[in-house]
Amino acid sequence: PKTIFLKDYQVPDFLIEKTDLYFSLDEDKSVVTATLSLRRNPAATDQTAALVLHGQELVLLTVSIDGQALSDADYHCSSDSLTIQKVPDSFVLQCMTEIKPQENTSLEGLYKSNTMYCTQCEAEGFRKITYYLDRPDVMSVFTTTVEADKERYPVLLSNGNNVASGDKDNGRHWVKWDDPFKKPAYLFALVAGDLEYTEDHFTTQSGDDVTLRIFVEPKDLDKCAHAMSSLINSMRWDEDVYGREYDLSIFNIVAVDDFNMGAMENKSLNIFNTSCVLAKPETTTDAGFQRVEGVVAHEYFHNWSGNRVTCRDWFQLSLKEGFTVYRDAEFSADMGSRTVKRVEDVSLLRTVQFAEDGGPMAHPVRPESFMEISNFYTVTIYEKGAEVVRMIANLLGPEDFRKGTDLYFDRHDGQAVTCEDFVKAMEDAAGIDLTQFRRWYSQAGTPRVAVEGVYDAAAQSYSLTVEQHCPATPGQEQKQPFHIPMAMALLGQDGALPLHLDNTANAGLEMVVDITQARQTFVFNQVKEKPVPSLLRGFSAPVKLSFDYSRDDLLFLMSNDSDGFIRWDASQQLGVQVLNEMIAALQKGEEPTVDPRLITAYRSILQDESLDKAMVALMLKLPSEAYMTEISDDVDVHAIYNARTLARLTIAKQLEQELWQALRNNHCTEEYQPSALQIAQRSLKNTALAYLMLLDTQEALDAAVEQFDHANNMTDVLAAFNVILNSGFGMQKQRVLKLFYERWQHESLVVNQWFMAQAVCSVPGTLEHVKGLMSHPAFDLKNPNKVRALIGAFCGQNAVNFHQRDGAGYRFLADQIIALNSLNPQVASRLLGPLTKWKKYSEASRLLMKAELERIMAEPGLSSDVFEVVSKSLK
Ligand code: BAL
Ligand code: ZN
Repeated sequence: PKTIFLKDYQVPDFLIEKTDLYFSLDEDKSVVTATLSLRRNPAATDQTAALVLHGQELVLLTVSIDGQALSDADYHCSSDSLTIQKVPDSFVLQCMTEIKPQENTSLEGLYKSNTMYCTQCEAEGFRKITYYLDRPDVMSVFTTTVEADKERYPVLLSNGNNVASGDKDNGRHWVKWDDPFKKPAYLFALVAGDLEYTEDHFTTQSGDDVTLRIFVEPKDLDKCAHAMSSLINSMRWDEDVYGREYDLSIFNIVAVDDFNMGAMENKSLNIFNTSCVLAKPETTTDAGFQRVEGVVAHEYFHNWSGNRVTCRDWFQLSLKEGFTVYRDAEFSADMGSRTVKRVEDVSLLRTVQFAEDGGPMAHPVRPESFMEISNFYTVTIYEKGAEVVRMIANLLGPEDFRKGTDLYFDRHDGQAVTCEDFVKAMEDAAGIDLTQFRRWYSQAGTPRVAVEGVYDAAAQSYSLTVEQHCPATPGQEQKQPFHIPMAMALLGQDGALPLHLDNTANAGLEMVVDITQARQTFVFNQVKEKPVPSLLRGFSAPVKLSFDYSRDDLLFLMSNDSDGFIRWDASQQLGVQVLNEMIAALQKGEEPTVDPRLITAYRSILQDESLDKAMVALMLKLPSEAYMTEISDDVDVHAIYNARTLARLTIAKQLEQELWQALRNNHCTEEYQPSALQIAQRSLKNTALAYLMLLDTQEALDAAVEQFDHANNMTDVLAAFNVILNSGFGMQKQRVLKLFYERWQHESLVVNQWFMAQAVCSVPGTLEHVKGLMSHPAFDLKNPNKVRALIGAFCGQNAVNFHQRDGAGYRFLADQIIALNSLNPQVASRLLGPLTKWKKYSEASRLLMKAELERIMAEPGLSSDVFEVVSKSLK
């Protein structure tokens, strides 16, 4: 595969004014007739260039220009293009192609999921449907006619408005759709199936009625209510917060079982992975409900940030994804608990994104090159991209940020633009200079920010000296200093102290200092006592900040800071210190002990009535194995696991009474609601249950079994199921495994949870168990959700078993990647993640992991997706 560079970007030689598609869908083959009105792009440098259309896995039946059929000598077909040397300046091209959706296991382009046809075109799937200029800066209006057997496929959908339909005399029917908005091909969608829908309506601020429909298989009609209310809430929120209204009279969502991503924002026809749209209390966990709300909002928000204003090229992917993740995160914060949402997002960023930044696939928010764009739908593009937008929003403040987004949408409506256009709109609207800030788009890696504080009692001054440094990443040896906005406060014994930076007037109790140089000192005056600094409040920048806090400082921040994020972060830092001490002891063959201050801190958290219960649950969780792995350079998986397990057991023993109280006091007797309050209660109760089960007592087992047998919601059932599976109670384990499956075998999404719970089980022998489950009748290697639930979860979330010392876990993963490489390259490539981090591990593991990567590399016929990740990992 060849590498594509941002610096080589050129405008397209041709534009497509109109796209008319006719799909004739049939069981053995489908025929697509594309009629394209093309003209030369006046902005192109070569006004005599040949027409080169993208196309993959297509059989070309006929091709004509302005009604004249072309002969074989007039064009050339390769495995990924159709070239016509001589074309007029303006013409109508018609291509008839044959495709086989029923054989398409890559789930890109047009494919079948169960009995329905559906599409996934982002990023470059449209070229598997017909020959086209499949690049986001070619925007066209589309009309689409879908024809299929009426009995099997009563529902035929595409983008825009339904403008005509009719029956044919052979049992077939057709529907014509017209989308008045210009769009790139990646936003095209088609669905044909035997589906039913739930319907609701939304009236826009301007008074227009929008019909909202969610199409599902009939058995899932009872699981659409939450997605529908989330959609309505999103539509209202985007009007209130961004002044963005919906622009058509119809908005459809379709749920499909086989889907590579979470969902897709096709214009007016969003297609969703069932896991991100279906929800009801009996089958869906709280996290599942929140995911549905967030993803429905995310896809809806794309209508403006992505569709009305789209990306010029795929290097700009974060333009739409980072901005839209920022928008959906703020929406979720407004719908639920703001602090909890922030903590969850930062946790993900600090484990997964920071790990990506430190690994072989590290790339800037705006990458400079790629081999396969599908490999760049990453946490860096999405989550770090969202952090970059968040920093801009905070630098501008709410009013100017809204001016900036208004200007961006007005200025670029109907255009395909760049990250630079976004930043420029912000600068122009707010009158600020973001020149240095732009480095967040171009430089990869997580900046390290080391802060030192010195208190001068005589001068009553406190100085913070800050040094920033960003490690080298592939292709970027040297980095320039970033502009890092650090929100901060100085805490005294009785609360935050007034801030007088450089003898200026009182700036209040909290401020943002702009770190712009490699080394900088900020001096605060009139500081009456030695403060404990509260740094990077709200996680105001995506950096690794270090400050030499004593454990007492951390305990102080945990119980006194007014910023919920800092309180949680202090609990994590304390946890890291304690665990690192235990890991060191284990490695020296000494007896590890848990610092009693951690236990005392946890006790006071459990007793603190003023704290949000969700925060209590979060603060009681020790840093995850994934986070401990991310922050160490020479990872000893087994020492991390053993230290953490021992610490958890000690906490359970010493806080048994308090944990029982938390369990009993948070039993929710009302009807299930996915409300912040109830979610918090369940979260705390189930955290307590997990600790108590470590004690191996009959009393704890009884509580778990009671919950498993009688809870009215999947959150509680699954929590009980998980703790029983991880316990030593063999009989109960067998019982719940069997019962759970029998009860839910007809609910595919719940069966995924069943697979996942077994895959992440920390008991020895899990690898063999997972291998056995791959032959289970409910497992299907062609279904990405099943692959993620079993193989992905085992390799990505069960470190102690994946890294078993003989390397069998690595071998297993490599075998699955080789099998998936030809079936579904995108899924295969995503699964590689755990192997790509091989350089971080201790030597024995490192060599075994590398050997498996080399084995994959030696496979013939590697997809560009897998090739790119493996080859970069081995460098
Ligand atoms: N655009 C791909 C799916 C998503 O981010 O919404
Ligand atoms: Zn998105």
